[in-house]
Amino acid sequence: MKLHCTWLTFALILTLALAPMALTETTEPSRLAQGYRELILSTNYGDDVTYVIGHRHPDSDTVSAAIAYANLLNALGVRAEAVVSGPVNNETKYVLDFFGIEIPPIVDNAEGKQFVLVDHSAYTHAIDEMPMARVVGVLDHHGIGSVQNTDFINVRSAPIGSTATLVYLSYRECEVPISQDMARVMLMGILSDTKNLTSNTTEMDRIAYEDLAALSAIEDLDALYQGMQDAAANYDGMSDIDIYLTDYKEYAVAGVTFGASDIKASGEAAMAEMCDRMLAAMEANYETIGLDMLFAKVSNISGNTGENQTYMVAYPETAVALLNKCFGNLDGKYFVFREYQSRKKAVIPALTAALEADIAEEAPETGLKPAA
Ligand SMILES: [Mn+2]
Repeated sequence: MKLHCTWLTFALILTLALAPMALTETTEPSRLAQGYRELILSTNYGDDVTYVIGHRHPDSDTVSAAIAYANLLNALGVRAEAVVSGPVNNETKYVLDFFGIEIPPIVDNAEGKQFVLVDHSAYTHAIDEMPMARVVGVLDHHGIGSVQNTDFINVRSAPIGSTATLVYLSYRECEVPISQDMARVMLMGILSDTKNLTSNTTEMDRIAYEDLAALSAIEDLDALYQGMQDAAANYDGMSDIDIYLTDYKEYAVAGVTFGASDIKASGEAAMAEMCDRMLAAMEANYETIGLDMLFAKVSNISGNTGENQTYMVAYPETAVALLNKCFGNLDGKYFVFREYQSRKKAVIPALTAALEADIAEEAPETGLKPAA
């Protein structure tokens, strides 16, 4: 009897001792994952909070990447917090509300703070005083920006559909489990930036989408995307200049500064009406904005493929001339495109090339002179 008890006790102790080992063994990251974690952790984050922030005029991808990457850093033991550069747009508000996930707080001045930048890497797209901040990481899909106030840090830049896909890759590489909430948050970025896998989409975006869709437990992602589109095109109660600045980015090329806004409308009549309003808003606020040229692009979200998909307008005349030089499709008042035109992939590269060519040849359109 005594012997039996002893053996039972021994077996019990053995079970208790081995149970946590078995548990940790299944969650222990592989050597490769440890290596990926080390890449992210090689930066000295210090004891201060690291803010994970996207670009000005936040969109769904920027907010998605900030929330999900801050969560990843937390999982890796870094004191990180997701923030946004300003009020989020109606699309982001709609989808976060649908998920029951809180909108991150606003940080609009960078001085003295520490950041990981997501979905941007240029000072022109960052919040005020970013040159006075410390940047400890970058994840972007807009090429290599101008941010230089960094140590030797982990930077990831790829020609990919959404920054959320880059965050997804980091989770998988580091073997950090993806919760249902984080799967949903990352899907928000992919759905928005790839227009539900129809624009700028790479194979990696599709892989991320499928994996995250399974984890998200959302039945109908197409319906969710339609809800996002409807929310994005809902500018109720907003002034025209607020609409213009909702999804707006600034650029500087060859000494010329310009702003470009991305707006949504359903059907060609609504697109034309929105173009008229944006033209008036650009003219009325031209001095206040203080850039050389302003552009507005209106995308058709009607889903009617028989219609033209993109309209553009520009202000002042130099900007109209530049746009005409790029696309040559001025149709009365508007530049009209059969297909959807991506700001990042189509419009900005064309404007950049034309401005650089103007500088080289002293073009009469823009009145630019070659650099001395
Ligand atoms: Mn993006």
